[in-house]
Amino acid sequence: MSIQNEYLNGLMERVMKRDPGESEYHQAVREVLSSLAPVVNARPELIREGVMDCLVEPERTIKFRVPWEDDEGNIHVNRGYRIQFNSAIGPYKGGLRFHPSVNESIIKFLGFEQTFKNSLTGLPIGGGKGGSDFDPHGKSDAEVMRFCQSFMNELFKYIGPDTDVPAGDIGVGAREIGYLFGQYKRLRNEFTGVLTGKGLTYGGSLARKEATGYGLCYFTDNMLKNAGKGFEGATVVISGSGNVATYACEKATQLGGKVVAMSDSNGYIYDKDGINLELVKQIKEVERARIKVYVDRKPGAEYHEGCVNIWNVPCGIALPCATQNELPLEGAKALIRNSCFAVAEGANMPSTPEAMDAFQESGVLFAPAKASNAGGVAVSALEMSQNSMRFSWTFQEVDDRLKTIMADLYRNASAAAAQFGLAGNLVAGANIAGFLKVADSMLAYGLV
Ligand code: NDP
Ligand code: 2IT
Repeated sequence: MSIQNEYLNGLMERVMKRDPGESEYHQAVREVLSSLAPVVNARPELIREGVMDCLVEPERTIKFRVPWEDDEGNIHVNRGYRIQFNSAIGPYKGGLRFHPSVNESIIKFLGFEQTFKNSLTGLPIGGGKGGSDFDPHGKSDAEVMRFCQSFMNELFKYIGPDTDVPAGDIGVGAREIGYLFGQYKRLRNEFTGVLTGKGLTYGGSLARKEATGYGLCYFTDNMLKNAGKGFEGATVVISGSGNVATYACEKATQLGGKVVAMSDSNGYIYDKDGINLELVKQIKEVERARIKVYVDRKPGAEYHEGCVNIWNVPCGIALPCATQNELPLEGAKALIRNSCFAVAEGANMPSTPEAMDAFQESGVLFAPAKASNAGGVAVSALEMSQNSMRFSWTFQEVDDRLKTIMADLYRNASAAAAQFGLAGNLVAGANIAGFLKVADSMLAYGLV
């Protein structure tokens, strides 16, 4: 992945020198700058007016201590983050991730990507991301509650329904959002749409839970149809078994695909008869157990240790829905060897740069995360609208809007790629289309 512009190359070098060791952030910036070279070549004012330099530096980074007490009375201290990346087109918007791997580089890459993704939805939301190195796995509800309350005791100072609206991401689902929202409400004494992904009894939107996975399949369906293909009759492999993976499985199946494998961070299950999603939901959403339990309850299914080997399972469509860099070059080669014809990213940055290059060089239809997983944040923005109106739409209304948003997004990313001589390259198209709206707004404000 090379950057065909001298100024942007220098900028990339400065980003790496300023924050050495932030490998995920560097990876995300390199990919975007590679796509943007033709745009700045055509519009040099974007460099002259400082837009490119501002784009790679977050507006604000908040980093804080999160002390909490476990059920035995021991004290733990985690680290919390909120990176308010870019507010050019709306209030900062993006999820919170609770996972032991969380560090500044990871939150920064996620906030950077979120800026372009949110722009692509066509809705007025800026980019932000946050989280903590806290691991909710194996914690009691009471421990998770105490952690979330402590986290919000600091975060509430920096967020608000017109300022910054967090949501879920890895390790942050309905339970965590409930504790976080309850604490914000208590501290501020106000009931506003300050978080999305809320429960349906207290301001949540119908179809938000399903939105990322469903949106991924709607985007993929558009991409497939444009190539004369479809989900119908295709074998599908989905990594992960969390929120995104679960609802991707549901929609892929409804659209006629057969999902044969899913995973968690320990290993993957293979079910030649098609995954029984109700069983996966029972194991992951209700019992919070490991995916390997599936094979104890489903005769004929297999469990294999090591999540990365899931890409060896033959399939026509692969949907990586777990985490960053989970699909390396070897995985891409295995998919290509087994005649996989489409890869659509549900997770953020799941394919390594080498894997992405391999897909594009071999003609596999490739949908990049910024475009294909934008359905979640799009419905979050619809949740914000409903909260502002103090009104709620039906599941059908939200789902119809989601379908339209994903179809428009596919069209816009395709058109942007074609406009800059890169027809069919959705990576470039998504980066360019997402960038232009943000950049033009930044230009309009002058240097701020
Ligand atoms: P969840 O916490 O619900 O699920 C995460 C899943 O990924 C789990 O199955 C988890 O397994 C697995 N996983 C996590 N870390 C790793 C790892 N290092 N290696 C292998 N597997 C791993 O999160 P979501 O489903 O919400 O998020 C999944 C991805 O989708 C993330 O990249 C997120 O940023 C992205 N995303 C999420 C959106 C949302 O609305 N939730 C919107 C857009 C993107 P285990 O239980 O073993 O950890
Ligand atoms: O990566 C993402 O887009 C999300 N985790 C969802 C963010 C949101 O604000 O709904």
